[in-house]
Amino acid sequence: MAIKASELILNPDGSVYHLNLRPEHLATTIITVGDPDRVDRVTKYFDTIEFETRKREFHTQTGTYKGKRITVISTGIGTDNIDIVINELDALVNIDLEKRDVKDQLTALEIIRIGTSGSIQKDIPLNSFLISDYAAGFDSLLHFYDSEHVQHHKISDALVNHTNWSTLKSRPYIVRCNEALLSKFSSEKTVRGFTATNVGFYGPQGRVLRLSLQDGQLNDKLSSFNYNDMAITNLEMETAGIYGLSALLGHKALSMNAIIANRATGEFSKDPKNLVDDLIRYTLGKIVE
Ligand code: R1P
Repeated sequence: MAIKASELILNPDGSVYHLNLRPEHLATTIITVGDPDRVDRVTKYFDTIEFETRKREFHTQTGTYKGKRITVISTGIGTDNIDIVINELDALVNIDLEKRDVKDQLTALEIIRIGTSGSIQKDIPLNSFLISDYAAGFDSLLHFYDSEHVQHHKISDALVNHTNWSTLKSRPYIVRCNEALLSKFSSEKTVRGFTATNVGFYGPQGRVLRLSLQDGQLNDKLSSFNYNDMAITNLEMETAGIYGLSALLGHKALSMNAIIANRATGEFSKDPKNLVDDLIRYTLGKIVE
């Protein structure tokens, strides 16, 4: 059954609605970044750039790094954008856009996020490269999909108990990275972590400017949570959505975080730009290793 025009929207040139990409524009190894300007900061290391497009917060370039074809795309901020990006990337490889049918042969993409994040553990200092082994989604994105089978329910039960999680908020969903990518990208330069993906930057991540919080102790409860010696290490806004949707669609995902803030000590990096640059070079090196 063909997918209707209202469900899979294509532009007049045949590209997918938000990302503005056609299948031939996409490599099977994809780097996602939050900031549209960070795309050039990745591709400045490329040998060649064959394609570029921009629409809203979605800026894409495809080219080669040391001979390897890679697409770099910005997602903007938040898991609401991740829903668009991962679904449209999947459609580009796994749906025949002319027939509007799911292909018989499915392609697994490698999706690697290079992002920034704040640590909530004193012993994960500024300037660390943290790879998200597990992620907890405090947004509700995954609950809109038939997704029970990719979630780690015992961990979410323990987290709900430990934090006395308000039923007014979406239940945390726990998802995991692709283990093969985790071992490929790990080294003495990286630490493994359990990343909490939140639905906002201020209140949801415990920042108080003028508004008081429903639970002012949440960050402390998250940092003291322990499940089989696994503690929640850092906060950001995309990883759980990327892991959850990638697991559902059969893609391999990994999230690399430059730790630019330590919320436990109140410090902020003096040179976040250089740190992100180092993480970009490290990640590109691992992709072609
Ligand atoms: C918030 O400032 C943004 O920074 C972090 C958060 O996940 C959020 O997107 O990541 P990026 O630097 O990758 O955008």
